[in-house]
Amino acid sequence: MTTFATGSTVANKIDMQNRLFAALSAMFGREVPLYDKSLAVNKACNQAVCALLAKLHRGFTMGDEDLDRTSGERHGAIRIGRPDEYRWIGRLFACFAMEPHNFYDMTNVGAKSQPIIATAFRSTLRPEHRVFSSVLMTDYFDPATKERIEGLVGKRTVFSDRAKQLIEKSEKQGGLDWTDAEALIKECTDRIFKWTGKARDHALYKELSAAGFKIAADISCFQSHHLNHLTPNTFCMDLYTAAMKHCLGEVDAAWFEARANTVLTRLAAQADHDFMKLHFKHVPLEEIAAYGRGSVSPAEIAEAARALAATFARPEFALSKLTHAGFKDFTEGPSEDTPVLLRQDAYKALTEAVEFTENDGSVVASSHTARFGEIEERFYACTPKGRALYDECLAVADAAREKDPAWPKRDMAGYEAAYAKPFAAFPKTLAELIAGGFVYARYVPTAKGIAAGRSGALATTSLPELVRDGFADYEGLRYEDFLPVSAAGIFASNLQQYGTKSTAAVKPTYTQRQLEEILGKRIIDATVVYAGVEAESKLETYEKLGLSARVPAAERAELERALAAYRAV
Ligand code: OOG
Ligand code: NI
Repeated sequence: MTTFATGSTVANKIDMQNRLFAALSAMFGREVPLYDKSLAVNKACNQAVCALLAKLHRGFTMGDEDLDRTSGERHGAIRIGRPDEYRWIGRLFACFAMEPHNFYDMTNVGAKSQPIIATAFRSTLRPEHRVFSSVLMTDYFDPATKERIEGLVGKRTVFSDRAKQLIEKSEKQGGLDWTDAEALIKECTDRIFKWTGKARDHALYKELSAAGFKIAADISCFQSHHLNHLTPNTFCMDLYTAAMKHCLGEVDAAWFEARANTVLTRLAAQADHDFMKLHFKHVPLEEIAAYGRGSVSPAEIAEAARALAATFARPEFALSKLTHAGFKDFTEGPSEDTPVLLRQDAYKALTEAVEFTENDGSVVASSHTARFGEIEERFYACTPKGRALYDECLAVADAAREKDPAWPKRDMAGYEAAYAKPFAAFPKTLAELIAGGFVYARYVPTAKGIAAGRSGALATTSLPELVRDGFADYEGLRYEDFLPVSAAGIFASNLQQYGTKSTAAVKPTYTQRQLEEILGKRIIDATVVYAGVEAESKLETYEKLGLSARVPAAERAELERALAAYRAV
């Protein structure tokens, strides 16, 4: 345990991060009852999935307590109005070991463009939490609109003096003790990320919204920059979405049960050791390697589907009784059989009461529709080659759906098969994805490999062969970032406005440098990290297997280059 000179204990920043997100999740659950209920739906689905996986993998267990612990992962989204506030946000997240990763230029995504540039704050290695943080670029607008927006955001104070003092103290001391850490977390839940329902200047709100600048209204008219959404993870996207549609009253119990049967059958066929490593990062690789092979029968799957339908018939799952705007009709991301990047879905944005205070002091009761209930499932991180293929497949799949948006609702099975077609170009197993150079992985030598290396019994430096023969083990790296096209879709759908064209005389262009200047720090390129983690693990594995000298020079040089770039991050 590290202590300050005063004798108090330095709070571990990752522990602080976990506390912060648990507190934000509790805050959001109080603000949005549907969010809290959706967590319960997800938990019931995840329990059913884990029970099935325990049958497939003898030795895998996930008790209720374990499930709660591993289900705490969240990503949030916030939208900031001023560069100085944005810099404070960066400094705040640094107190929780979260640094900016990747630059997202949302002004440059075609028709869905928004006057926003962004980065995501997260820990660099094995992150569990992340916040997509946008800043409004007022020079995207004509001078008159720009001036009005700036006038309004210029009036608010989101960071209290106390919050600023605590951040400065953390920077100076290299951390906080738990009393200060709790005080900073309280600033986050009581003020910085809290929904107030209080806004200003209803006339400007209406004008901006009508002119297609709803994002500017969403950001500038509020007195604080509340969370737009807080997204948990699910172990089975298609099970969760079916359950939510059922609980919201969009599909009946028979439809749900049949769909649960389909998706659980699919899951049972897909859930190999690689799936386990990807979804249960807290379980050591050796433990997963030692799982005995079990099985599940169609009758057991049917029973699980029936039991889930019975669970959702209970009164506490009657989500249809809460105010809501329905569930999205289709899931964003790759087809369900392509385990890359991430899949996201959501219940649609809720209409919430807002009280506007006018310049003359009068109060207008109105509403705002922007906060929605996203869910995600994360898969393997793509190399640039994998990402390029993904973008190609997605464009074809999306174009087909856009021609017939009612398709998923009318005929889920037919739509799913058609959506999967363009993605047929992608391999479906981790081994093939790695062999094709589409995704990143991390390698470790096994005890058997180290022993064989010592006795000079290893005949190859080929990692796939070493893995196949049990001399090395591996896991696919999980994608920890966001997707600009999906993010643009989220802005468009939860603001119910497609995109915003620049009204400046000349549309400005934005660069990563510019956001780095606002932040006062460099933005980490996540691809350099994925590639570096892979390279480091390969070099270490070769070393421990006594194979370093036999690695071809060109491969070695490439690995060392990737590692050096990563170390320089
Ligand atoms: C952020 C949109 C990005 C995601 O999951 O891609 C995002 C926002 O709506 O403010 O959260
Ligand atoms: Ni999101």
